[in-house]
Amino acid sequence: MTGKFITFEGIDGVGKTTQIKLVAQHLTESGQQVVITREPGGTAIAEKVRSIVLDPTLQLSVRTEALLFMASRSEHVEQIIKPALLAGKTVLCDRFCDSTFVYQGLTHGLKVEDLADLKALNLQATGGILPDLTIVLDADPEQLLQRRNERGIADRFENKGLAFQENLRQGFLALAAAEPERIKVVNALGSVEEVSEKILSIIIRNV
Ligand code: Z5A
Repeated sequence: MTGKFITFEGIDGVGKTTQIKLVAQHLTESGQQVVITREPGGTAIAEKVRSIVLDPTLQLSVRTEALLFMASRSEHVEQIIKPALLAGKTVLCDRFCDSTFVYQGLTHGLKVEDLADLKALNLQATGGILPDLTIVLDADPEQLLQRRNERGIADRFENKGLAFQENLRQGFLALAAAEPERIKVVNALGSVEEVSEKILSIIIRNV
């Protein structure tokens, strides 16, 4: 694979979508071919899975949830991510495997060292394609409340409250501490431009 695979992670509404667009713009201007995608989603089937897993009216067990995210990922890797990487493109993906490790693992009482089963499932879903670099946008959930409220209707995960968001935050920080080479933490509370500058300097140094 000659392309680079960069994922963006963090708690809900922390600014991933905003920052991915700016990174894409910068990389495109510097001559790279860029693909923006997201999880769950990216393909017709994966978008259908997305509508199930985010539906606040459905009760899913954590195992069902994990398997649905993996099924969606398998489609997504096969149809979008792998062909783009083979063509030498840079893939910017809004959430990927670390979201599964946090949302379906660490927030359900697992520790980073207990993630072997989820990691094995993930390996099957991705065929071994893993991010070259992961940016975790980090912020105190309380300080993001206003951003989230302005957005209106909440999905199944956003409905779970501040303590859950703090739990998620600690999960992403724990993953970053365990894999500091791949996962870089960026403070998401500056202006859009300040955060973007930090992300770009990490990408330039690490990819
Ligand atoms: N999930 C899972 O459980 N397991 C998995 O394996 C995977 C996912 C892959 C997907 O939700 C859900 O699926 C997610 C985890 C779960 N949980 N939730 N909820 P999603 O894709 O619909 O949503 P999201 O990823 O959580 O977040 P988002 O809605 O896409 O938000 P964001 O991309 O991080 O933020 P944004 O849209 O760029 O910014 C939010 C607002 O803040 C917006 O109005 C911006 O204009 C504003 N903003 C952004 N940056 C700034 C700064 N710097 N200053 C001020 N305002 C800003």
